[in-house]
Amino acid sequence: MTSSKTKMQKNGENLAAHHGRKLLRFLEHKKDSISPLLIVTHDYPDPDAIATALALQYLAERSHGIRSRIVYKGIIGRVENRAMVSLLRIPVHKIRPSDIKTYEHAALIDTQPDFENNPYPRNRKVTLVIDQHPSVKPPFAQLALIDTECGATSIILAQALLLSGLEIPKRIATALVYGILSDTLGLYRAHRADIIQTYLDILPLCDMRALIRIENPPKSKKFFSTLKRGLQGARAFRGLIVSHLGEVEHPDLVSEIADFLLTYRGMDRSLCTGRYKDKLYVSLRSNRLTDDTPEILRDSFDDRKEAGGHDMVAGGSFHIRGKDQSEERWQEAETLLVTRLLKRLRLPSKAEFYAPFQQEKSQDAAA
Ligand SMILES: [Mn+2]
Repeated sequence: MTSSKTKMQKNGENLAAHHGRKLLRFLEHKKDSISPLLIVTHDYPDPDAIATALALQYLAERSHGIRSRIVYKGIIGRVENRAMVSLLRIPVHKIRPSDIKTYEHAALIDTQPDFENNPYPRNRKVTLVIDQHPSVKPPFAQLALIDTECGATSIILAQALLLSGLEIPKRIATALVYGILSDTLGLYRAHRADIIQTYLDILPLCDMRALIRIENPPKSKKFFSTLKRGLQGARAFRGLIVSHLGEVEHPDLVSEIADFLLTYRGMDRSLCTGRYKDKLYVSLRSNRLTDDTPEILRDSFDDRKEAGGHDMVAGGSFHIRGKDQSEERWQEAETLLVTRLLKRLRLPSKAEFYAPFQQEKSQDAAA
C-alpha cells in the first residue's frame, strides 16, 4: 500500500498533483462523450464529499462545458453540513430513480462502485471514481483516482483546480477548505507535505467569514436533547466510551455525538449508535494512531461490507431484522455490537462500565 507513495516521494513527485493532472487529462480526452454527467456522492454526504462534487462540477463545466447534476441518497443532517450547502449555495439534489436511467455517465465521489454506501447500481460501469477509501476490489470504472493517504478526497479536486489555471470562486475554495478540515480533523490527519501545501494554496481564496459561520452554526433544541441522552446514557471503561442514543432524528447525530464523547478526558475510543427507520447506525472513533478503526468496526459487524471509513473514523449501519422491530431486537443488536467490540479490542467481556455523566439521585432531589 505504501510502496507507490514512497516511490512518488522519492521521485520528488507529488501524489495529489499527479492525480489532479490525471483528472484534467481525462476530462480533456472525454469531454465530448461524458456529458451530461451524474455526480453521485456517498449516502448522507459529508463536507468532503459535497465539496469534491461541487468542485468537479465546476471544473468539468468551466474547462470543457461538461454538464452535470450532483445527487445523493439519504439526508444532509449535520447542522454544519446544512449550513455549508445553504451558505455556499451548493446545488445538491436527492437522487431520483430516473437519474440512473437518464444519465449514461456517472462519477462516484468519496465512495466506490462496490461500496454499500451509495445508490448507484453495482453492476454498471461508472465513468469516474474519486475517493480516499481503500478498495474492496478494483473499481469497475473508466478512471479511478484513489488516494488512501490524501486525508480528504477534496485534496484531489483542489489540486486539479489549482493546476487547471481556472479562476477558483470563493464558494468553491471555501467548500474545499471545509471538506479538507473536517475530514482531516483540522489537518491532524494530514500526514503528507503535499496535503498541507494544497490546503495552504487554496486557503487564501476562501471566504473566511462564511467558513466560520459554517463551523459554528446555531444548533436546534433537538440536537441538545439528543446530546443530553447521549451523555446520560454514556458508559465508559478503560478509555472506551459507549452510548446508545435510541431513536434519532437523523443518522448524522450518531457520528456527531461519537466525536463529542471522544473529547472526554481519558477516553481514546468512542462508540455511538442510533436507531433510524429500520436500521441501527454506528460510529466508532479513535485517538490511537495505531488503530485501524474501519477494520475494528468491520470485525464487530455481522456483514463486513456494512461498515467502512478511513483512518480513525469509522461508521456503518445494518437492518434490524424481523417484522416487528421490538425494543428487544434493538437492544440485542446494540449489546451484541458492544460485546464484539470488546472482544476485538481484547477488553474483558464482563467489562465494568461506569456512567460518567449520570445524574445522581440525590442531586435530582436537591434540584
Ligand atoms: Mn472523505
